[in-house]
Amino acid sequence: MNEHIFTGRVAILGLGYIGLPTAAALATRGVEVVGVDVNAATVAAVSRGEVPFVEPDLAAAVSGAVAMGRLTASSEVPHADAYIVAVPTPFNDDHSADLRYVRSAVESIAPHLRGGEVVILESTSPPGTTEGVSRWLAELRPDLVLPHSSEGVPDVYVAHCPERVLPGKIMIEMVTNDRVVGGVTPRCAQQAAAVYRVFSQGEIVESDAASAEMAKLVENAYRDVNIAFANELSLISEDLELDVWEVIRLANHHPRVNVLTPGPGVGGHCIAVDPWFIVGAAPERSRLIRTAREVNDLKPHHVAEQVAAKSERFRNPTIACLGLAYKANIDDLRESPAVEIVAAIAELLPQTDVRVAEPMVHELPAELAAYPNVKLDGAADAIAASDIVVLLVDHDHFKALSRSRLAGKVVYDTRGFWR
Ligand code: SAJ
Repeated sequence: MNEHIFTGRVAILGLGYIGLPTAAALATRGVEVVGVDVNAATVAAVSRGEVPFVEPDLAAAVSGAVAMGRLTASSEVPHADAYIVAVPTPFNDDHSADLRYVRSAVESIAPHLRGGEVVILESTSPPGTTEGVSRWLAELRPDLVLPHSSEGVPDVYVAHCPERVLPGKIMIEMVTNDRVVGGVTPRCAQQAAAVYRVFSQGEIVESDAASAEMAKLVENAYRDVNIAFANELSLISEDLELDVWEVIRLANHHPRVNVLTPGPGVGGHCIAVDPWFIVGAAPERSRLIRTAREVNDLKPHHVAEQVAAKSERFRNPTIACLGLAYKANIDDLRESPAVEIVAAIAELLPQTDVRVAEPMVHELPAELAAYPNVKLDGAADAIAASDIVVLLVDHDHFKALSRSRLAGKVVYDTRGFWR
């Protein structure tokens, strides 16, 4: 088998949670990497060797790669031997994928192609998108279409290699996880695999593009369905006046049962989004996947209503909400159920003082700053001032708080953190 390792210049389009760690992983192993972003502030920060978001070990890798001269950032797409597209793929109101950023990345790459380059789509995309990228390139660069190709395939190796890293552990998982590389042709997969061989210690599994696209969606839908199961159990247990954590602890003693952890809802830009691409692609068939999304999406409203119900016994309560991030120990607030819950509490209880403690951010996000009754506070102060304490994120930071601070308060622990 041809197991060559890529040498050459890589351009990475999109210096976000995936693009920047990938750039650092390649550059620290000696590959020349140009990171490209439409956001001038991101380009400036990376050029200085700084990281515009929190991710363990990323800052050291980026500053090291910039200092070595291996990683540079630019707002212009250069010529490169391999392009990695790591731009957002949000979804439209009808849950179909919004591919405008992918399209614009492809349009910015096309003029620089000379033939023989590798173009990898890392952005999570519905089946067929990577084939679409190949078609777009053929349309944009008819001069590159291979002469004997009846399907108009350009002389560019186009592949999909979905990222699978866990935010909070990106720098570890980027190296250790297996990678799936789906090529528009088997040769495309081989060429793209060589790029990941530079830094990946996992198995690099070659396949076709559409299967790789679907596999990525399946991974996140699988997790979403399993979390929905746990969240549904938490609702059932509440009605039956059972402790869901105890029920799950007992059930998980079965050798083939592993129920996940209920929480305030499912956030982040992946699990809360990707299953919709499956629903969008096969709406009639995706009943379980759709229902799981709905169960998880309803959980924040349920939590807010429970908090409102608990506040009824107080005349003028103060509520402390601990955590805003979508999960523990990161500063990412995207699609965060905690943000949604705080907004819903502020709306349901407009006269109530809501103190939010989030050690990972220094200011409230715009959607919460709009509520005059919501303020950012330190965790200890917020708890001291409050009648009701709502634990929304299981940050390590909150572990350091003495449990005695909760004495006499109504505590609503959505994560089983203080159990
Ligand atoms: N959550 C629960 N209960 C659990 C596990 C998670 O409520 O038992 C919640 C979290 O609090 C969070 C959300 O689900 O709000 C998602 O968190 P996560 O840690 O499960 O996953 P993400 O979104 O940070 O990262 C996922 C990962 N996918 C899978 O594990 C299948 C990661 O490997 C992917 O690379 C990433 O999505 C992505 O970018 O697609």
